[in-house]
Amino acid sequence: MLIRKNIEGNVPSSEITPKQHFLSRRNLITGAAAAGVGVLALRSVPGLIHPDAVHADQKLEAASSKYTVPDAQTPFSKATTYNNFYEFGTDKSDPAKNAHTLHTRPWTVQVTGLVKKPLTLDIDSILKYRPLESRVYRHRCVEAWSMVIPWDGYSLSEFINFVQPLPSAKFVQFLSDDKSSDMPHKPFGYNWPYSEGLRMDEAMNPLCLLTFGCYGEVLPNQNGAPVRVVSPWKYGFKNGKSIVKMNFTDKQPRTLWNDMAANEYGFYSNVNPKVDHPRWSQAHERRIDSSAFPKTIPTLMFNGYGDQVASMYAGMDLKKYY
Ligand SMILES: Nc1nc2c(c(=O)[nH]1)N[C@H]1C(S)=C(S)[C@@H](COP(=O)(O)O)O[C@H]1N2
Ligand SMILES: [Mo]
Repeated sequence: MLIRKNIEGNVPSSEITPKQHFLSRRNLITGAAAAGVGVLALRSVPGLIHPDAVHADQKLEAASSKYTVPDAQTPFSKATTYNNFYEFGTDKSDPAKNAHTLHTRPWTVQVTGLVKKPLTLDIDSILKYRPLESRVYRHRCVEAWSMVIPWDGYSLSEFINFVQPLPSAKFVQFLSDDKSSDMPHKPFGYNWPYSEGLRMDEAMNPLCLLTFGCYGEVLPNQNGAPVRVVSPWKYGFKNGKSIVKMNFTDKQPRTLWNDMAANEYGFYSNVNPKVDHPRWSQAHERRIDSSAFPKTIPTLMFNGYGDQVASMYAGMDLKKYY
């Protein structure tokens, strides 16, 4: 019998209840070949691909989610060719052309700082820790364009509960991969690695998605493979791609865009039509959908997610904490 252990070292219920299988048949077959392999933490074995590794173009099984918005979706072809991922070039078309050089297996995520379980975990064990949901989220870039994307993942809070932050942890910092060998087009003049962060209550908000896929497939490299964060009530740049480290801290962490231009990019970066960027209005957005001529629509407070998130900012001056 196949016994595969999850990141807690237990046999996951997916091994017992067939309907809880949440990866494609192809992967389960690959997994079967790896019978008995524990996946608690990758003891770094250079060059070894995890036997359960999930690869690009592979389907992910994900249940539908109550957090899905009804807006018309951006086509896959646009969401994967119009990207911000500066490590692969600053033009919107660069990541789709250049990100194929990113090696997404083997891949580990290091958990450090104020946490009970400072572990280095293999990406496939993180991916399999919880069943995935498909959540169609609005995605609002600070540059005043937006998309509607079905992301596949589970709430970041589930992962954070697993690693158990200490009471002193007030923020979590996300660091993106920075390997120059995988990123020959990485421009100079930026304070790499890409860093973003959330206050602990924001990170624990169920809307905040630890994301492994989109459109029911493993994330394309240009969209942040193999794992990224998506916090849909914030501007897109808060959503660090290709994460290799989560660091729990008692102080607000540095972020790349705050380092570059603190007066333009604050730490909170909640979508707010009433607080303009110093160089342009945030009141409207160009919605990138299936039409050849994207419509301009009003931007909603908290990107339309106010019911779920506004209470976290009660009493805060959102002009000051932009
Ligand atoms: N590591 C890293 N993460 C990043 C970026 C980046 O340049 N590097 N760009 C951000 C910005 S500005 C946006 S709008 C989103 C874009 O995500 P998408 O290409 O999947 O739409 O990723 C964010 N995460
Ligand atoms: Mo963005």
